[in-house]
Amino acid sequence: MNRAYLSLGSNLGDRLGYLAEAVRRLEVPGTRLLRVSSLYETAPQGMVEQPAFINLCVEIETSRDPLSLLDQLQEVEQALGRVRIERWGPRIIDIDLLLYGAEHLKTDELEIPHPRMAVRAFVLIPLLELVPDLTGGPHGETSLRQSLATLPNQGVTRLMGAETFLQRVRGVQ
Ligand code: GSY
Repeated sequence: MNRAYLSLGSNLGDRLGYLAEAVRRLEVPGTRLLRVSSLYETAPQGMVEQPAFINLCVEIETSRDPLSLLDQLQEVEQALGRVRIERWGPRIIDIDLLLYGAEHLKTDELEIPHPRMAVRAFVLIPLLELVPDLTGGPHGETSLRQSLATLPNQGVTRLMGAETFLQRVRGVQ
């Protein structure tokens, strides 16, 4: 079994609903959800003229190899109805594979660690909740907490705790 970390985001429609459904759909044979971070409302990065995102990170355990896991994540995006229109544009759901064990991989389809994770506060803040002393960034960063400290304020506000969100995922509320 391999441990992997994902970043999820949504900035269209019922953002919380899409995120809950996506997390629910991560549990398939071979992949188990271990933990989720708090949820954060975050200002859009990249293309700024679009609605605010809600972002979180999740920790999973999987027997799939990285490319098969990527397929699984893209299937979840498609099942929720994601259509790729603009690379940096709004989306109902986005699931990025950030880390897969200590693996370093670069193919046309997938790069791990995720090449932009160390410059995105909307990734680092929830990810550091799950792994406070995370090391091993995409460009040789030794402390991801230190990377976060060097970033300008990117407008990340805590919205909801992990437990409250998990109740929604499990259909309790
Ligand atoms: O690659 C993730 C999609 N994305 C996001 C996001 O998830 N959150 C924020 N705040 N900005 C973003 N810009 C892009 S592209």
